[in-house]
Amino acid sequence: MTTRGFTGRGQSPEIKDRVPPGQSLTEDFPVLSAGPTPRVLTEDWKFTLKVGPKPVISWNWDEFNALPQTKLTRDIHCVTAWSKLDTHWQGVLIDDILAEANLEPPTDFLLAHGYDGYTTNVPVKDLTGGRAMIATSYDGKPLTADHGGPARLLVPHLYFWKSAKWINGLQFTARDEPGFWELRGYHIYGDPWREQRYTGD
Ligand SMILES: Nc1nc2c(c(=O)[nH]1)N[C@H]1C(S)=C(S)[C@@H](COP(=O)(O)O)O[C@H]1N2
Ligand SMILES: [Mo]
Repeated sequence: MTTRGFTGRGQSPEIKDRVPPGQSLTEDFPVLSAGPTPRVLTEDWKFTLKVGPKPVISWNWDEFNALPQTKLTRDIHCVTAWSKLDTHWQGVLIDDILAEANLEPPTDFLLAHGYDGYTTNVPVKDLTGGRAMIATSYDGKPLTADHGGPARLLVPHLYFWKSAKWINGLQFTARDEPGFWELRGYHIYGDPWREQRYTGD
């Protein structure tokens, strides 16, 4: 999984500075899921913004893909200690989703929901300002089901468990509500540069 030589001695300072503590570079793209891969057809796919329990707006696949498209090239960091540099994504920025919904963030926290029942919490400020998107394409191709297709959250500056696959909605919450892994011992925020792997790190 890890490419020797690429991670060890001889790694350029430019590359080294992009690898958080305790991480090693990989050129593969490992798949990590808590359960089986849900098969979500684009014709059934729906994305809903909620404030607490209240749905505010939904988009079907065609409507969602008509929103402004953005490309991001970012380094990603998994808590299982692999990092991958310069990954290429395309999708819709959370900024553009909120603008389209005409919604000023009503709270400071969001909970992302996946079709598999997975949840993960992220502060609003980490999803806005061009920092996060709902990605529908990876490396120039439609996102594959194992990596979260049709669509996943991409929050590249936090550990990759925050990037919810098979996403079907974002929910504003009054408090920072721990999600699936955050309830099972993983850090509430998950900054790879501060090695916030486990609760209390
Ligand atoms: N819906 C959902 N999203 C998820 C997961 C999951 O089990 N279900 N696993 C998370 C974890 S722990 C990681 S490390 C990344 C892995 O993404 P990948 O399989 O594309 O590498 O997805 C995250 N998003
Ligand atoms: Mo993970």
